Amino acid sequence: MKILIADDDQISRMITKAAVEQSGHECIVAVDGDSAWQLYKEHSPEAVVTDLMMPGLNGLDLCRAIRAGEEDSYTYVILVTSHGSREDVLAGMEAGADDYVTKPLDPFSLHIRLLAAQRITSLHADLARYRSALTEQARTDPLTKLHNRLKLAEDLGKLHTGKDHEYCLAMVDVDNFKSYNDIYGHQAGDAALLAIATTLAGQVRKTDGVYRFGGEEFLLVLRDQQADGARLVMERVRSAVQDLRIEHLGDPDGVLTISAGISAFTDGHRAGTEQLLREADLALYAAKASGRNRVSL
Ligand code: GH3
Ligand code: MG
Ligand code: MG
Ligand code: MG
Repeated sequence: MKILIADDDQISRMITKAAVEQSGHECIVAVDGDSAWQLYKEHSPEAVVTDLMMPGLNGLDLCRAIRAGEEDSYTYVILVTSHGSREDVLAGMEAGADDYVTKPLDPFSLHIRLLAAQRITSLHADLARYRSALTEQARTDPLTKLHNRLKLAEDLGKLHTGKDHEYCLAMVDVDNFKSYNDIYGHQAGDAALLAIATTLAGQVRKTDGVYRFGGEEFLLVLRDQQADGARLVMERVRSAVQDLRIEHLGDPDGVLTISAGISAFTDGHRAGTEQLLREADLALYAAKASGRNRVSL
């Protein structure tokens, strides 16, 4: 582990450092609470061994600052108290410390506590990984591996706080897909959705977003794009799907196609997210009404 030691007394500092190194850990050493806090932010150590009484930021303040700043990580904090008074220990634990040792420091006492520290911090690292995997899973559609509507809502929210962006939304819907399922079966339908999703993702820029909006509907976020540009992009996307040549005898084109409706967020039209989605949906409806396999604004 990378361990931060904080102590204003030079001799104590040397003793603690020697003990920590003897236990096989890497040391960062701070001469008071304030520099400890700076070094903590700079190095993100897995554990902190801190003196309780220090001028400026003391051991309790340091504990509280560490706990207040933690989000995904966890730092194991061991207090070093001069006399191990019950009040000191209680205050330390209440400030967020995990354990304490008393001065004069016994290297073995510290060693066994660092073993516990290692176990706890690695458990927390596992939890953080697990949590971030779950977060991602909750935002991913299992069939297409595209992001889902939950992620779309979050991303649109962020896009809307960045005031100076122009962007377009494109609502995409597969044409006559119900009859595709009826003719070729649900499994073939799933495979077709996957192929179309992959094509959509492959046709846009890395900075754009492609989401599975619902059953056979997808939503594209085309960033830094005005309506004319978005229309060109979507025309290319539409044509790429047609060029997959997935046979569909229930469709006038003989292959699976998509229709798309575009809405634009511009300086002159700073519509809210819901409004933009509604506009894209209306445009999609127009594309369907005028014959399908087309893009509408
Ligand atoms: P339109 O051109 O007007 O969009 O006609 P449509 O038949 O595509 O429209 P409709 O909304 O009636 O049908 C959508 C179909 O998409 C019905 C549903 O069974 C199918 N679908 C939705 N999600 C999935 C899926 O995950 N897998 C499969 N295989 N089919 C799906
Ligand atoms: Mg001190
Ligand atoms: Mg639909
Ligand atoms: Mg459809």
